[in-house]
Amino acid sequence: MAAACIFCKIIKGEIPSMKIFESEKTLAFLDIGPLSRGHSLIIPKYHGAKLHDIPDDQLHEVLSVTKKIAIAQGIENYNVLQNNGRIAHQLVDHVHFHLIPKPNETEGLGVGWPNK
Ligand code: DGP
Repeated sequence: MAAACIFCKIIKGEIPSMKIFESEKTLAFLDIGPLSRGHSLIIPKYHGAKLHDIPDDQLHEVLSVTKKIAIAQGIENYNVLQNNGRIAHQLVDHVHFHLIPKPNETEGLGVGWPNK
């Protein structure tokens, strides 16, 4: 845990979130600025800024949970995104996967990404 990290605060319940799934290692919640309805973030509870900072077992569960949320929500068209570093448009330095439903041509990841 990192004291100043927004997502660590969400894990600890110090900042409210709309939780979708929680286990010992993983948390999923709705993105505060959704690109489409249901845009969610899936994060390891282990704090690490970038993908290479995260132990494999944590990463495996995060990806597995991402898949299961897509299946459970019946999403057929979607993007899974994970940004590392400012130049790559990472704003929050706690590894997170975006699950962005793409229900139609206009909703979801579009020309606005990543300059949202
Ligand atoms: P990225 O650019 O990949 O680092 O995306 C960070 C995402 O985190 C962005 O889509 C907005 C989201 N976000 C930032 N702060 C909060 C927050 O306090 N709560 C929630 N639910 N999402 C947040």
